[in-house]
Amino acid sequence: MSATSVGVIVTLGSLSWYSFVYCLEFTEAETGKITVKRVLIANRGEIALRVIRASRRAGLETVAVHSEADANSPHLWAADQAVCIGPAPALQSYLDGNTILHVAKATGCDAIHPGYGFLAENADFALGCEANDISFVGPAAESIEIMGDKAEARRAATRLGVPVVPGSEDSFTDATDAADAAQAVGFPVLLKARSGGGGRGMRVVEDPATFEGMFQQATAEAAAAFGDGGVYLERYFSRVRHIEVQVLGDGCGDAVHLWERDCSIQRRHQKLVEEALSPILDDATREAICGSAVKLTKGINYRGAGTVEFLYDPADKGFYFIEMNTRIQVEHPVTEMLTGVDLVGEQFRIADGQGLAFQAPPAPSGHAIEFRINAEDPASSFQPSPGRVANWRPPTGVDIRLDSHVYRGYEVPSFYDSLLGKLIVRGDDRADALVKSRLALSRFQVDGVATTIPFHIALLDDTDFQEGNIHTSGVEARGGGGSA
Ligand code: MV4
Repeated sequence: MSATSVGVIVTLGSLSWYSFVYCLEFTEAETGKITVKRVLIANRGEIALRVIRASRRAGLETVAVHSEADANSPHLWAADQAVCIGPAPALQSYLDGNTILHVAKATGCDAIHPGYGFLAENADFALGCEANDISFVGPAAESIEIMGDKAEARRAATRLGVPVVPGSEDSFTDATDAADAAQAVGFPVLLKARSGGGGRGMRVVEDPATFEGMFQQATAEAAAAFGDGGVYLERYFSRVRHIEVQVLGDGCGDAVHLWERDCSIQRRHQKLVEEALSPILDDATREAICGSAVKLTKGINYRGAGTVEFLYDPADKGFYFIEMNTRIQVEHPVTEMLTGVDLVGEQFRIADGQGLAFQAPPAPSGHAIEFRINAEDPASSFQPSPGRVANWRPPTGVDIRLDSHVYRGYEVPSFYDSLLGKLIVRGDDRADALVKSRLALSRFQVDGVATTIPFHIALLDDTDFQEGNIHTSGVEARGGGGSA
């Protein structure tokens, strides 16, 4: 119902006391002032705990859902209520949108927070929430859809005057059409899946001779992985950094940034370390990148928390939009430690129709850095290391934050990602943050499973990293392999 149809009721002369109240209700719904009281957390692990913490702070009741494999997971104990939604495989539990909607209705929830992964960037699920009068704590389905198609996202950015990597306007399933586009873009080119994101299924093509074979591989892999063989092309940059900007939008064209994060330490497109601010941006470039991110966020009337990703070329200080993530990200605590803003709290505030809490980004306080503690063995090419955590003694202290769902005796299920927790450290400046991190990581005791802690300690001892000299190729070498 829109304001116009409220007007229609009036012109029809049917304005009684009841319809007056009715109109007021519709006007409130229109402005988004729906009051959220009870929220279902459609996730597991550390992010489920993180969201429950923010819910409590906002005075919301919480309903946790879990698979059979997560029956001993602390997010069940932290919530007011917990419901088992199915067996271990995510397709039969955390990815089963219909069951989750059903549980939300049955338990009287008026909102669903999807966390990251699983249903967080599923436009159909966001629509399903809307159809059931449940507030999806995230952007409109349409924003998810635009940004879910990476070629479409590039077009949106271009239209709004945000620089994109030189590349194809369209995506392709036909190798001959794509080859023509590749000639226009110029070699080397990078093939990316339209529905992929996060760098999965990318292929570098050095010259026209190998193009067709690589394209066939890329489109087949994209079809198998994402159910969509559409592939688009970008000029390949061999020595770049990954800079991403945290944004918040009110859904009505207003938006604010919360500075950038530098995520250049990745292995096979899995981020391992993220920090803010970026050690290599000067103030003018920072202002330009963050300004571009805000322009995009405003331009699509984005609602909620989002991240605008850029490639940054230190050689000429060029920056290029690559994609936008329409969710709260794993690494959001880096920005929280830097700015003092509770980003999940802001998500709830916006979902509740209260708009943005501030008009300008809060001043950064020192430097923040996050280390992902995964149950993976860095000594054996980061192989997953599931099992029982026989000992878990994390460091504590001022400026040290641990987001984790792990406890001594916890069994790491093999069905989901291997994230045990995130250690986030704040320092007065980058050097201070690195010293504190080194000390914190060296007294972090974990037994029973292999973890990425030794990798992080070695990284902190690396002079290139200490000096901030990290770019794509160096990182992948350090991480022990990877494509692109
Ligand atoms: C690129 C690139 C070079 N050229 N795009 C995109 C998603 C992210 N996970 C990696 N991505 C890249 N996109 C073009 N046109 C190189 C990478 C890349 C990368 C970027 C920053 C830091 C580490 C990286 C590791 C591999 C690939």
